[in-house]
Amino acid sequence: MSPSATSVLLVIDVQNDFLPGGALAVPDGDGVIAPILALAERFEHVILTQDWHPAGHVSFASSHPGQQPFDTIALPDGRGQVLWPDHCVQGSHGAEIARALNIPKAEMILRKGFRRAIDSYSAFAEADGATPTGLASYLRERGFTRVFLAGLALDFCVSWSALDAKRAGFETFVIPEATRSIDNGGSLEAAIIAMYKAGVHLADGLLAQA
Ligand code: VGL
Ligand code: ZN
Repeated sequence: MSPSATSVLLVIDVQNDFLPGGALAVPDGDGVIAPILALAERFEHVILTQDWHPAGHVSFASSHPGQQPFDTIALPDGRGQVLWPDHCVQGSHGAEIARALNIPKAEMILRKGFRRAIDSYSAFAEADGATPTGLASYLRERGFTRVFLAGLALDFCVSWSALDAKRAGFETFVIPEATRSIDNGGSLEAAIIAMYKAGVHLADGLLAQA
């Protein structure tokens, strides 16, 4: 594989709160850092994303009296929302991109989930499905045609971003060895099936081909 000028590596949410010791630690979350650094060497273009919530965000269990993290509730519009511990609060240490994920050449850091009443797993659209982040237009304007995804967590922000990338017309590849998952209530299996059905490629073994 030789990533070309029309390919971009999209690194999802490698932030302190998703790493061991963080507020919403993904099991073995820091295991993504070495493979992502290796990938970043090989990609000409790298973009990072940052989950970036205001205090009192709708996705926080603490915003819903009586609810516990990892419960699912129905929002007023009927959509289900998994509730999380408070995480990635704007300006907090937990929201910072992991110091070890040192990729100075990254060309853009996209923040998402900054509207109090809407979650945003995907880097392309908020979870209401109607509010775009602008990333698809940005990538198109830059001339990218292929999106490679890595980061945290595979079964939430990575897979939702991959599905939206594909929907937006990009050839889309997830690099599983550079992801880890939360796997809450069957979420990993559901994500893998959804990506398979949508035609998102799993680029396993990509690192071995260096
Ligand atoms: C994420 C749950 C809540 C993620 C973000 O980055 O996968 N998961 N917020
Ligand atoms: Zn979040």
